[in-house]
Amino acid sequence: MNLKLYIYEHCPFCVKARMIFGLKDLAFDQVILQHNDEAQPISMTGYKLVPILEEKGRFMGESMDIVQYIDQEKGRPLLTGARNPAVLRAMHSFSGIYSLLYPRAVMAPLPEFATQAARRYFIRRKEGEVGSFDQCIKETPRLIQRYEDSLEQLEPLIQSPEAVNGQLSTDDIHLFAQLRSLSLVKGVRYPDKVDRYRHRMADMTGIFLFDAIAR
Ligand SMILES: N[C@@H](CCC(=O)N[C@@H](CS)C(=O)NCC(=O)O)C(=O)O
Repeated sequence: MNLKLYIYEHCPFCVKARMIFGLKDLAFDQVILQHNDEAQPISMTGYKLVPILEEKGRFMGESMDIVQYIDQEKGRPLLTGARNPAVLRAMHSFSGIYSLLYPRAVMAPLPEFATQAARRYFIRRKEGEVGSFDQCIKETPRLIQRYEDSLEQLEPLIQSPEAVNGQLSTDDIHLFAQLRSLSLVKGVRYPDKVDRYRHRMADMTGIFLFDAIAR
């Protein structure tokens, strides 16, 4: 296989890169790194950041660069629809994504946390970003309420379950990446159109939702 994507399962940026392969039905090898493995990503791009695309011994980081490259260079471009700034505004009206995601990701049976050392590494780094995970969990009801408010704003903007603006665009990449990561959160009430959209997009991209292991 000449295209290899290095990812973490919980990572929303990795979902962006994975989506374009799924949407284009393009074969690739997926490698899930251990979260405490610094050496491998740094040896590829100089940074401890995923996603990373490898093709013929060359490496590319930055999720949206990977999306653009695969979309433009591998077959007919798909993300040709217009963007709607209101979609990203609705998404970004909720800023608590990582406070909801990180404490749940590290407790979930995800391949990037195969060892306790990988879990400890994640907790140490991410508590530095969002504060104590215990505190994040305590704030769950308030965070879910704010997330649900943003989903209410989003719902009337969804034109089709197969493309938020009616034709696939990079808005779908950003939007589904967030919806997929936050499917790890139990108890979120999804407006109907949002729920249809996230399920259809999961089918179209081949990226399963976390609903079954939500907590
Ligand atoms: N701008 C980068 C951001 C990538 C990024 O932040 N990836 C996170 C995972 S979601 C990461 O690898 N962080 C390092 C870490 O978790 O140690 C992109 O869009 O690809």
